[in-house]
Amino acid sequence: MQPKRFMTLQRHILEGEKRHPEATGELSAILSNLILAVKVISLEVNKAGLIDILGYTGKENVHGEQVKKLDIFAHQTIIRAMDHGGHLCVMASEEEEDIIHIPKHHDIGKYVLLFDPLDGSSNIDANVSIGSIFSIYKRISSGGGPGTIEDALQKGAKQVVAGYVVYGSSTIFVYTAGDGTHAFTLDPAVGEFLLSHENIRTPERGSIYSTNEGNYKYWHRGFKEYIKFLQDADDRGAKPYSARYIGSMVADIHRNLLYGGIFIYPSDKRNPNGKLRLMYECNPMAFIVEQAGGKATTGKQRILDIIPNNLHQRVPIYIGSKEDVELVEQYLQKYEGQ
Ligand code: P6P
Repeated sequence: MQPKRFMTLQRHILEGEKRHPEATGELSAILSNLILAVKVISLEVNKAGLIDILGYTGKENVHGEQVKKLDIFAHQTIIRAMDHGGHLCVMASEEEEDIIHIPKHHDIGKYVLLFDPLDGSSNIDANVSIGSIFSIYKRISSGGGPGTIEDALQKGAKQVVAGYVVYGSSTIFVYTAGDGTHAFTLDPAVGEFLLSHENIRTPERGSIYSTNEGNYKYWHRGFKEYIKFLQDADDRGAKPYSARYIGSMVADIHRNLLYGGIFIYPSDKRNPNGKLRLMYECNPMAFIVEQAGGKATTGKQRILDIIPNNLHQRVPIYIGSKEDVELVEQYLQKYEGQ
């Protein structure tokens, strides 16, 4: 069997940029800084159980959620790694209510970075996989000055790069620049992310569903009927789907991307817009999954087509294998309003 190409993440990004004549190497520079940040975060996540970095800061983030020290560490690490590169005009993070301005003289870059520094952070103390998610756009405001909220509020279809990092049994960096979705595994011995899955193709249909069934009593009828269908083997002649839910979006979607299946955080009677944020969770995940042949909708609309109205807006998300997403949409439509 042919040995896998010894392809580092940086080389893969550079080779990808060469295919775009307008590329100026700035994207490679941005991603190189981001790679450094996630390597530092990975180190802290992996030793979090050993040093007193766990536990609550006692502060709350913009969503009223208790913030663990690692959230702040990851947030600050990404900002420190990114804000002097000269390639960004503005940033935005789950941990900051407003846009994050770039220091003067470094803020005339052509790109915008949105990120969730540490997704799934409620799992940190239990050593369950958590992750970072990022999304990169080209600025739309005129150059030569700081970026604006309009630069940060673009629809997901305008992303130029999206990616996530899973801090799990190994650290995996998954990204797309619009030419397929690719995964790289960190080799701690050499400190490099090495290509492990090139051009991932998620199965057209899976046999896994991921959702928080503790919210059953709030579900609308269409979603209840859909989940019941997946659990009932008889009328399909196949065995029931398996329920797999880690409670960490990055880890759940990563598993389903490779194995096939569907991740759902639905609209329900308590939260009509679900829980997950459009700009730095759903949009980047949707770009990545679509580039792997999957689908991502709100149950009615393609995630990447949503025109955003605020940095932290939430949307329902049904994301994964194409046929699974299309089937749940049929159930939602059939029982609309119930
Ligand atoms: P629930 C983690 O807090 C997160 O933002 C996602 O990573 C995860 O998929 C979801 O929330 C879990 O939410 O309500 O099921 O605990």
